[in-house]
Amino acid sequence: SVSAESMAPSANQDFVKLVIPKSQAQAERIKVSIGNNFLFRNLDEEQYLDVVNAMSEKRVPNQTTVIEQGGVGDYFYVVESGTLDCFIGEAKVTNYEAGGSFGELALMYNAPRAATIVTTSDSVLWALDRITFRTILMENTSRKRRMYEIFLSEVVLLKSLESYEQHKIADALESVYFEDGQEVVKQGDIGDQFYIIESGEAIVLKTNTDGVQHQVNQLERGSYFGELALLNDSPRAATVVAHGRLKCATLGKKAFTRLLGPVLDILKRNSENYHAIINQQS
Ligand code: 1OR
Repeated sequence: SVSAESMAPSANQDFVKLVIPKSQAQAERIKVSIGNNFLFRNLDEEQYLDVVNAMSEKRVPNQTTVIEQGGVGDYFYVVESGTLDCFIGEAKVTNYEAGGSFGELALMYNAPRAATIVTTSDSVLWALDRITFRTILMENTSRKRRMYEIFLSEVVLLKSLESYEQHKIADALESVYFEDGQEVVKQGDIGDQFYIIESGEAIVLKTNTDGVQHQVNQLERGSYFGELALLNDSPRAATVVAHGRLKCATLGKKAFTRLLGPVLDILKRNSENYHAIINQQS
């Protein structure tokens, strides 16, 4: 029964594993589909196999409602191919393509479906039943969302985002540590990561045309860096060095583009201030 389920089922809880037989080709397609999905990271071999075994293939024609807002949550979905739109009421709030996933909320919180999801082209989806989702994937997901929740709510850049958008960012974040003096990014390098400082301080250094390195900024908890190279597809514009022990939450380029879309204008506007800072200092 629903009431007997806890929010975070214990790892050793008995559950009858669901096995839906698959061809080698299907297993291979699942692997590709979930390969870039953060919710499936950190599964051990057995958990991974349990997930693949339990998935069922759904071929869904264009313009099919896969999830209806207000409905009961039965499956979590991963997109192998095709495209889908997500609506809350009449408003389109997001869309999905290969590698994306949706439908976790109703399963996590025993809540009605929060949104409606409709295919906008013929699509192939992999559906994971609620019990396998709750037993294997949910613990990781909710732990990570909780872990970053307070931090993300304090990051000025992300304040304007809905809490669900912050949760999606939490899914994608990974924390990395740097020792005092360690270079996090290096001027001139190609960049593929975006950083938000969780704790500690960092110093921003820029080598100008005169060949001399100047300190141009100092960053603390809640500040971010590394966005310019991703925004402009340009080499790193400055070097960032840890000042004392530094902990950063990082997003890869793809996640950055996809998840920070709503604050792109703020990022661009803020980056225009860099010139002002540099001109002040020189
Ligand atoms: P679900 O099981 O409730 C609908 O089924 C799914 O739509 C939901 O899980 C999410 O996976 C997905 N708020 C709630 N659910 C959303 C949202 C969303 N976007 C996608 N889903 N918001 C839009 C954020 C861009 C927040 C609006 C306030």
